[in-house]
Amino acid sequence: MKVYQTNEIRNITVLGNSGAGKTTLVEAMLFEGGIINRRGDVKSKNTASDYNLVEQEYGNSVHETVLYTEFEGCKINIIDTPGMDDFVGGVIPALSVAATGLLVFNAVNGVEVGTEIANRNAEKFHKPLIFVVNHLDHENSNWENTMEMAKTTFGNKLAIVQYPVNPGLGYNKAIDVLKMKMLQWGPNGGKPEMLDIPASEMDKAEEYHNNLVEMAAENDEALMELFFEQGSLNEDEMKKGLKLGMLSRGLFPVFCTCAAKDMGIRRLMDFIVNVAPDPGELAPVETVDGKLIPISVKGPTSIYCFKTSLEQHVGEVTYFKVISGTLKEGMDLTNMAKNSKERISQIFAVAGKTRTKVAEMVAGDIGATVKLKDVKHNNTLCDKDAEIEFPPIQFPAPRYTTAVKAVNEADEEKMGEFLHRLHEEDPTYLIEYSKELKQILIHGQGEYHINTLKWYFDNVFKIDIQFLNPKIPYRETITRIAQADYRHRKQSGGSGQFGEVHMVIEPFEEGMPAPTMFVIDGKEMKVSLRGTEVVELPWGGKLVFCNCIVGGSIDARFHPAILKGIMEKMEEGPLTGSYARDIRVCIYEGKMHPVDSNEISFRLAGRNAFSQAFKKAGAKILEPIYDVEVLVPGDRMGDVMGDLQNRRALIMGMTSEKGFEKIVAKVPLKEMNKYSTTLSSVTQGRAMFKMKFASYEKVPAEVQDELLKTYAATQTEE
Ligand SMILES: Nc1nc2c(ncn2[C@@H]2O[C@H](COP(=O)(O)OP(=O)(O)O)[C@@H](O)[C@H]2O)c(=O)[nH]1
Ligand SMILES: [Mg+2]
Repeated sequence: MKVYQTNEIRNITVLGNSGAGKTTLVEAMLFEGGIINRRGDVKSKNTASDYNLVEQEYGNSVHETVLYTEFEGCKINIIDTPGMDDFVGGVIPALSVAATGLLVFNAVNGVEVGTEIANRNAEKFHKPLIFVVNHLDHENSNWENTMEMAKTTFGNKLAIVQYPVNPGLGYNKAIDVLKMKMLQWGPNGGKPEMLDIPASEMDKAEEYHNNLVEMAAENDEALMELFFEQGSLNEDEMKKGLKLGMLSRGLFPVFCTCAAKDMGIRRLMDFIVNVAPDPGELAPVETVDGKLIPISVKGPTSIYCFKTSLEQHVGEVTYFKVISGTLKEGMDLTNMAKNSKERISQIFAVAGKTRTKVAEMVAGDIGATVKLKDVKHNNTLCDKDAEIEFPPIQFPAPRYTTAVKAVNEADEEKMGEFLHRLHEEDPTYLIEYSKELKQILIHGQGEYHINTLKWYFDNVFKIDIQFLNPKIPYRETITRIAQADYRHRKQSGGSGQFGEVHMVIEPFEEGMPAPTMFVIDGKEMKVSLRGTEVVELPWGGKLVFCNCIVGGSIDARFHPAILKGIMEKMEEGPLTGSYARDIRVCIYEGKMHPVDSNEISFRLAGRNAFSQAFKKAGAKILEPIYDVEVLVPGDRMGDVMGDLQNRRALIMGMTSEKGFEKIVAKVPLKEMNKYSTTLSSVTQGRAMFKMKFASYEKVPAEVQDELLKTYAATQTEE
């Protein structure tokens, strides 16, 4: 393979709803480029893109796949993406390295949920899109309806380049209003005949053509002037205008395809080569320290690694984009994140699982390498002294959590390793060992996403794992003041143990005045504060420890032991064994023994006094509350609100946003279990939501009763 220069490279990613035909389209592009010599299809499980076992079993893309094709002297790098939002982890890296998205529509369904979501993701990355209306050979395909729906979603930005003449079962003709020709395909597609537009289509074709000319002209003053002078633009002028419009996302060119029969593919590739931007035309890439690195062969070598995956027979494959300079075989580069050296032993152009060795790759190109020591997604490798590091891609926050355990305890360690490996390949799996809950938690993008993880354990790793409901990290606190004293005394043979502590505990609030007097059982008790220690609890909230001891009844050297005893109980609250928080303790009295007092005595006295006081202090369970934001189509508002109310949600506000209603609510975490699944079924997948921890709040009485009962049951069992 020749070394392609930056201006001979196009980087595209293929986006859209599942089933739109993305993988099939990519297959045809590889075939037309001569990369494969026969077209596979998704049903026969032999496409270049869906080569993973899980994809073949699902009949659906699960991972992003890196491929390339060659056309008209250019290399087109292609990243095929999964259509289901659960697999957004494959879409984000693709959008971050590609220059242009192909948004594929299924002409039977028009704009689908996945179409909207893909556009929203592309918008976040400011990426231009080319619309590809596919499935035009289907008897129920409806091009007009697809365009109507697209207008509702994308406004007047549709720049129609092609329209079908005979959509439906015998589809084989489209009018191209940029070339002003009719394209006609034989039964096997491929290269079309370029015919004159028949008289019957001329009016329609001219109307679309004029519309396209105007849209192209709008993006550039010089073109606008030309347009007014000549009354039209030639093909090259139009291409220039279309490119500018695409780059600003001011217009979306529309093409027609039947991917399964390879119709419309060559013309689409021709447009990509001639109009879509090459990497050198993109803005420079900003580094973590604010340097701007132009995508150019000039300058030091830097590559950005956007994906790793473990593949059969080869081990770990690292996928990268060359940002600057030229990457050559045998180069030594620095991994900035780890400050370690890596040798690039081989460079490959990849088409799914097929890899072609190349000697070098220039800025802008996308490829893969193997046998690196320790490189993960988001790492930058660069020349030794170049000090270039690109910022990490931000993956969306998790929306679904489950706890997991190995069915056989002996598999725990292996399970941990495989979970880690799956996270490396798909960073939207987050693995957390919660010391507090004593559970391993997997956070992901939805139930389907999490079930796919289980698929790997069942079919590839062959380890039995089991999902469990995640426990909720409750907290405990008190609601009123209480007093307790405790004498710890133990006489066993020689030296004994003795310690006595008197304390008052009260709910702590930020900004409360220092203690001067307490009223206990109707009696006033004056105290004078000697010192305060504020403990910021690792699990949130505070413990404030006030020393009000008078007359040295407990030596200062025993105070840390008392605090230690209290902390032991703070870590295991008396109600449900959860962490306690937001309590102020005043020790004001006590007794020592000249011989028997020691640290252990005061630790136990402090701990027991605290435990007794806690039980008298109106102890309450607190639960985590999340800020939840739901974007829902207007017609589903009622169902979504009803469901939220069943989840004890407090609705904080509702607003309209881009054709969606936005609901903002506070919802207890306990009630958010499997929310993504419910929301998706209530709205047919058309809603989106985000959640973020907000605060701890007291649980309602009936919930507290239930929790106490559940806890009591576990205690007697043990
Ligand atoms: N009839 C017809 N079938 C198509 C076309 N494009 C894709 N398909 C079929 O639609 C199904 C989904 O295609 P696939 O490429 O997996 O869609 P993806 O989920 O977007 O990648 C497969 O069975 C394809 O063979 C098309 O243009 N016409
Ligand atoms: Mg696919």
